[in-house]
Amino acid sequence: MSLAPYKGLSQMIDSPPLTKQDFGKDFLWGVATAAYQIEGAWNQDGKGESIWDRFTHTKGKIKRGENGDVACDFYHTYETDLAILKSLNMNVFRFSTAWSRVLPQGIGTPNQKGLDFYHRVIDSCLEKGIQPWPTLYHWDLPQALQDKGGWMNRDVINWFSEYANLITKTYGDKVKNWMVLNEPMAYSGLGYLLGYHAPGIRGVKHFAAAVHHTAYCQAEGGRIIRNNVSNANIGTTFSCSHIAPWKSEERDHVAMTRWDTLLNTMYIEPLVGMGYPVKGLPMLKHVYDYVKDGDMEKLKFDFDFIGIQNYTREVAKYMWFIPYMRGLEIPPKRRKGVKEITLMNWEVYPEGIYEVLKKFAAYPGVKKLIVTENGSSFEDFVLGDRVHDTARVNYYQRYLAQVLRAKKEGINVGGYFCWTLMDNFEWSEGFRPRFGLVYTDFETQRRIIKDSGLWFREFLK
Ligand code: GBH
Repeated sequence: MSLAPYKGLSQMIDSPPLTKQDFGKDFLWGVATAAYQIEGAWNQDGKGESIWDRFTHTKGKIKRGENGDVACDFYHTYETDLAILKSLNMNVFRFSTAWSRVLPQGIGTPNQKGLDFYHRVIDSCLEKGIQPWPTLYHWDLPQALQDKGGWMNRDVINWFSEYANLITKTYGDKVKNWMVLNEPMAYSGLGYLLGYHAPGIRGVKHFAAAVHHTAYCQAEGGRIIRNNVSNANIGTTFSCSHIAPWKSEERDHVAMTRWDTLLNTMYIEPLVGMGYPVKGLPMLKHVYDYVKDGDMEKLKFDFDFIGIQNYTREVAKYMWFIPYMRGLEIPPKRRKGVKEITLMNWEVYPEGIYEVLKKFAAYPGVKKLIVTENGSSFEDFVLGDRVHDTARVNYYQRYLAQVLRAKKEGINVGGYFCWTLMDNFEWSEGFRPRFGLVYTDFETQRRIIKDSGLWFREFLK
């Protein structure tokens, strides 16, 4: 890629100058992606239907009726996309494997062509000196398993184990860095409580069942990787947002604690042996309806690292009449002092990443953190072969400064992965919010490295 280096806005005034060296020589730099959001080829070479195929093909679920049938066509373009990643001077590619590509029915006979695809992706990374960092599950459950209840059915522990064994035995010789789940809260909350994501189910009971089986698989996945892969570096990821009270800490305290528990602490606490944080969110008592003898012990696993995924912060306001949560998150435009809001309607709040790094590092047994996702979506305009996404450059610089601040205070942060390599399918929001360092023209599959990508290329030189 022979674009002129990024010039201009070399540093924001409100952040100290950053250099790659500040982060240390072993610090990992990369991007994160997810199978459904980039691969396309939704029904090719024997791939089975996933809950996201079903959900996006259901009328009214996704903005403008869009879907990931083709997405970035990464199934066919991986070679050039990985070359672009390499050209940005990054050395980590985080991606997820699509369960229904390798096990079309979720369990049973593997699909060799699906397995071959990830061999090609992994080999292409290794040839280029890029470390492959797969995540076992980034939200695309096989539809055949959803038909049997999906995450609500305790059998998912066996289904997931079969899948995790297949993947780690197949690639474990070549791949040493692994993650189990992507943001369990996001898919159980949005998918089984609010119905805004696949499979579009609502209700506290469904949610409680999905939560317990997810927490179980989170730890079980860790054990399976440890078993099958020698010298593995094993993690799992969490979505997390710093939470502030709307007005007074005192009045809004109840709402703040409940949202903090739901969004941040309900999956890490059982993992580190603290049980489900029912005190912080009483509705979690329903989770115990699904807990069997010996389960609480099985929720624990000693991960080598915890993946932190942060984008924004939340502000909670007490409202007694709101069921379960006793309050709501206040939208950014109603908060005081908000300067910038992204296309996702998320407040730009760089200090938040510092706060969540501190919060998660304080849990017992957490050895290392890696920022496995951070990024932003703004309106991008193409000008010839350039995309001047100044707001995104600015966002990255300020968030990185806060990651460095945490690191300087002694928090063990081992790496930083941008969300994301190229514009892709943003779930229920469709294609409009673009998060890439690289612009995707979805008509032609042309890629253009944005100024943010060029900034990283210079920064990591
Ligand atoms: C990530 O989600 C995803 O991993 C990625 O696939 C996505 O494209 C990217 O960010 C950009 O959106 O149900 O009330 O608990 C991060 C954003 C944060 C959204 C947590 C859902 C939980 C809402 N997620 N949030 S709730």
